[in-house]
Order: sequence, then C-alpha cells, then structure tokens
Amino acid sequence: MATTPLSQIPTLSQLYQNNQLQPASETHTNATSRFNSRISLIRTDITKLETDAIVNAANESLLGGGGVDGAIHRAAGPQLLDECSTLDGCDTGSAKITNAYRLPSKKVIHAVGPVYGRAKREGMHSTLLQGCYMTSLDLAAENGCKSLAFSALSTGIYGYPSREAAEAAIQAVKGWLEGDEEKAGKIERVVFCSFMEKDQRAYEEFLPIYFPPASGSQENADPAESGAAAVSETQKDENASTSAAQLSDLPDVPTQEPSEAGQPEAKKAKFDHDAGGDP
Ligand code: AR6
Repeated sequence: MATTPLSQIPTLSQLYQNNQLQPASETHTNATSRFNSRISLIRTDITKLETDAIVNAANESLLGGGGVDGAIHRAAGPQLLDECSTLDGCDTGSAKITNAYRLPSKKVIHAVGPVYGRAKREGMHSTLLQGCYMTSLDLAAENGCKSLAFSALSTGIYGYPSREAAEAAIQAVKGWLEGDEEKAGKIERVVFCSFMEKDQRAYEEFLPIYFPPASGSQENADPAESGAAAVSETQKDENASTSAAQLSDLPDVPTQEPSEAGQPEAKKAKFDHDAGGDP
C-alpha cells in the first residue's frame, strides 16, 4: 500500500461536505465547529501516514509488542527498538518520542494506554487514556510536529471498549486544543486513525457530537447546535476544502482485522475480562 500524504487525509469539514460523516441528532453542550479543518478521521494502516508524528499504542517497556506496536516496529526497522531501549520505559498514561527511521512520518510518539480492566477497577481508565492523548499532543508541539495521527490507544489488546475510548480521546483532544493557545497553535492537524470497523464507527458516532458541522457553511448545517462565533472562524478554511473527486483517491481501508494480521485473540481476551498484567 502506498503512503498517504497529509493532503489526502480528509478533515471533518471535508467529510461533512462529502456526506461521509453524518451530523449527530444531538450535540454536546460545549460542541464546537472551530476545529473541523484541523481534525481528521481515516481508517487505514497508521504506518502509511505521512503526518509529522504517529502515535503508537505501546506498553511500559517501550520494547515493542503486538498490534499496532508490532506493525510500527516492523515498518520502522530495528533502529527504532535501539532508540526505544535507551528511554527507560514509560509510565501508563504518558508518552515518549523517538525518530521514525524507515516510516514515512518524522517522529513516533509511544503512548502507554491503560489496561482497561485493571484501570477501570481503580477508576483511573479515562484519566490515564486522556493523559496519553494530552502528553502526545504536548510532545508533538514541543518537537515541531505540526500534524500527528493517533492510533486508537488501548482498544486492542488492552481491551478498552471502542465507544468509551473514542469519546475519551475526542474530549481530551478538544480540551487540549481549547487550552494553552500558544501551544495549541503549533498543531495544524490531529488525525484519528482507526483500523477496525468498531473503532471507525465509534469515531463516526462521537466526532459529530463534539465537532458538529458549521452552520451556514458548505458543511451539512446543523443550525441549532454549532456556535455562531465558531462559524465565521472556520468558514474560510472550509470553503477551501478538497472536492469529492479528490477524496475518492483516498487509500483503501484495510481488508484484514489486526487479529488476522498476527494479533493474538487469546491475549486480547485476557485483557478484556481481567487485567492479569502487561503482556
Ligand atoms: N494501524 C493502525 N491501527 C492499528 C494497526 C495499524 N497497523 N494495527 C492495529 N491497530 P493494540 P493496545 C489498532 O492492540 O490495546 C501491544 O502488544 C487496533 O485495531 O495495538 O493499546 C503493545 O506492545 C486498535 O484499535 O494496542 C502493548 O503491550 C489499536 O490499534 C499492547 O499491545 C490499539 O490496539 C497495547 O494494547
């Protein structure tokens, strides 16, 4: 599969315009359209994305594993493991950054999401997951990465339910973009990269609740809910959107689920039902 440049990754504005993302029937109280040209959703293999950084779903050792971690290490080559082994691991809920070696991105951010069962029992699951998203955004901003793509952290082997994870991830990214203005201004694009259909569906459900189409623009209007102030700010970006014809050139979605691509189901089941320990 060829690599995908940032210009080929559709923004929410473009997805709404092309009816590839449907507005929600009800939006969140604090919903905004302000960031619709800075947020993307794509279902693809994250190792093919030409964003400045990609975010890996790692474990505390940072020494590789299955799932997306395995795919990233395979695609980056052995130098990635060499660099990771100098980092002294990483706490759950946090992240560290490395070079990307043979990957088309410039950097890899290794985030350690929570094992759902264990973290949920301690009431820490969403705090830890959101910590991964916020630390990754901080690291991207500090390291000159203007675009970054997140894998759906913790939703594979670590057993975090897709809908809960998508909502927590979206809230974290929204909160971060609305936070420190100077820092947030350094990030031009945040991509949610899903792989399995269940995760794609979860983002398609929750992104419109938090980031509805701008009313009065070329997006599918949802006049009742999107803030008036947001509209004027986003309008010019949205009018400059990619056409449907260009978007039809987007890469094919994967035809294999990760479990078929070498991610052990037995291991996943263990973390779904009980958090026995880090694999
Ligand atoms: N591109 C994008 N997303 C992918 C890809 C890919 N090539 N492959 C899988 N995913 P997981 P976790 C999705 O299990 O749950 C590792 O062994 C996958 O569908 O990779 O955080 C680590 O070393 C899912 O949505 O990570 C840890 O030990 C998401 O990536 C442990 O797994 C995350 O699934 C971390 O578990």
